[in-house]
Amino acid sequence: MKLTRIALIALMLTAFVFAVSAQTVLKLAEIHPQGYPTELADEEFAKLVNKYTNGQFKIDIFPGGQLSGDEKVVIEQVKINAVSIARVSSGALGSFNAQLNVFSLPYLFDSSDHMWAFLLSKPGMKMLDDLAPSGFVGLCWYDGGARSFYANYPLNSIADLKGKKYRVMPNNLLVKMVEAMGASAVPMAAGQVFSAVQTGVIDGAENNAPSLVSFNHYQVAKYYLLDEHLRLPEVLFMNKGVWDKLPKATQDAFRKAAAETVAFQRKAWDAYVIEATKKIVAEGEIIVPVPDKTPFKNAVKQLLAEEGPKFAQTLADIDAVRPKK
Ligand code: GTR
Repeated sequence: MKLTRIALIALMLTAFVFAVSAQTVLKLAEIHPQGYPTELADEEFAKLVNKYTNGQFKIDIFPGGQLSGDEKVVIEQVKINAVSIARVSSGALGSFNAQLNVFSLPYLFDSSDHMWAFLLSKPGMKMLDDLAPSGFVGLCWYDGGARSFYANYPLNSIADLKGKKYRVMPNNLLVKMVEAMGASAVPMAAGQVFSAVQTGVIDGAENNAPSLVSFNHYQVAKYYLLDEHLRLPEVLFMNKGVWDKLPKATQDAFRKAAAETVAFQRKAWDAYVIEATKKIVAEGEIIVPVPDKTPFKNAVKQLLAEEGPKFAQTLADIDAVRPKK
């Protein structure tokens, strides 16, 4: 009897020591390589989570698409908690959470300032919470700049898109957008674009300058037309089941850590856009500015008229923070 009690106490003590010292390790997936602005922000997030949970949580980052170079697969991995956390584009996440597709509407924001005024507003932040029905918890937004078309043949105006094949992220709205602009859309993972352009399966794709560098696309697609049709924010998010099991204090620590990485990522982003642009120019990329975007905007008018009503409230919220001209 006495022996059992001692054994029980010993067991409880072991459990207590284990609970105090145990460290939970969570995986974070990132398709961009080390040193890319979002990857630097992932690292900052991991550092702050560790600090604010007093070492109880460790985030292991898998950059450069180590877990998968396909963001759709990454999102599925988070859904089943094969990976707990990931950083992806809202363009990819839109296929899992229809509300996010508002960002896939072309020419939605006037500028980066406009986008951030919305993302940091109450309705913008609420969109992160509204990932819940999809099985996710949104932690914060990151900058993904403006996306433009690039190709392996000279690109000077919207007319040059006609009849050509352009890669889009797997998302129906993005398919419709590219088709409204006159090209055929080919949905595929970012990791497949390089060889698809190289072998002529597609003629081009669309993205921001940092991604042209991170995926080496500038090496096979030398023409970049700055029509800036999309501003797709990036999202740091996690598996909701894992989140729900965290004590409130830990959830607060995760939120505080994520919130603090936003300014960090935006700064890193702005600096890297300049660096990436310099790099591709030095490597022979022909960049054509598009001072008048009217032909592009006209091409998507019909699409916006069809799709816009699905996002009426969010569009009104975005309009409410539009900077005065
Ligand atoms: C990049 C973005 C990635 C990925 C990629 C793509 O701009 O950072 O998360 O979405 O575009 O086009 O697939």
